[in-house]
Amino acid sequence: MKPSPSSGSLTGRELATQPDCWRRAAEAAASAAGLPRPGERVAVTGCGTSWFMAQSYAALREAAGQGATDAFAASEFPLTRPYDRVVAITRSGTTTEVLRLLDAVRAPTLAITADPKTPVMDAADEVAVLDWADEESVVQTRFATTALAYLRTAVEGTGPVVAAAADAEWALADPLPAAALEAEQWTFLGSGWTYGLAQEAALKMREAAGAWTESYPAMEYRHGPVAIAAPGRVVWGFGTLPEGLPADVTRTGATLTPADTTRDPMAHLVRAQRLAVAVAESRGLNPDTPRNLTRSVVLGE
Ligand code: F1P
Repeated sequence: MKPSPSSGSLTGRELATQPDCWRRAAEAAASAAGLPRPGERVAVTGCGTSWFMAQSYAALREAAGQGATDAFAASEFPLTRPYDRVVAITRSGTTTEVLRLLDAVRAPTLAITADPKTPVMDAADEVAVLDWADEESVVQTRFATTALAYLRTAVEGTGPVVAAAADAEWALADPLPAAALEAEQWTFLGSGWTYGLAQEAALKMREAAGAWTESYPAMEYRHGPVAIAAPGRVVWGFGTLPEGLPADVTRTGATLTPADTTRDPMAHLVRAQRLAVAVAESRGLNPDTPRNLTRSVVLGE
């Protein structure tokens, strides 16, 4: 494993293992059961980070021509809609909204979890256990991206995920931009499947560092959110940014951190995770003990 510049924290150490986790996910998905078949109408769900991974997978699958794929927060799932299959992502296997949904839904279900000793094992028809990617951290990094790598392999085959793992090695070693480390506010932009990654990057910064972050589909940014852009603030792009947007951001005095489009967008999420840890530490916060958060939200009856 390559040393991470943020390896002082548990979160920093866990996020540094993502390249190996993704390679293992690619292997596991190649012979897995219960994954959506081409042509099926699929809904993907989860809460928090898991919901954002669901968004990325849904966009990837549909763009690949494998069938209509929707993503919903588990609490907002439209039970009236017919789906051929429902995929739920839950690291803990205990999140109340996910368990309630799996109980209520009639379509065949697949859950992806890190913990085989949890209620989700009975709640779903099929379960993929990615226990090698489980985490001690409250703030999810490697489980989330490994679940996405697993689902992505089912869409694209092993090649892109193996290449993404190599790019993640780069992402762990490449210095973070000084402007991003010193900023007071961050807005993450993506489009298609990278919009879910942008959402997750922004959530990571909020969870680990209590930071003011926002996230939008890139083309939506000029429809209002650009009002926030100012010197000392950062706009962080995933994937290729729309024409004219870089110039529009630069005019505001904000710093644009465009993605290196030769690298996989999942590797850019690794950079954003590192940023979250680094900003937390620079604020005197411990990313391993995020404010007001628990590992999973388990609600009473
Ligand atoms: C989902 C989740 C996390 C979030 C928080 C509470 O958990 O919403 O994304 O960071 O810790 O739980 P899970 O269903 O994937 O276990």
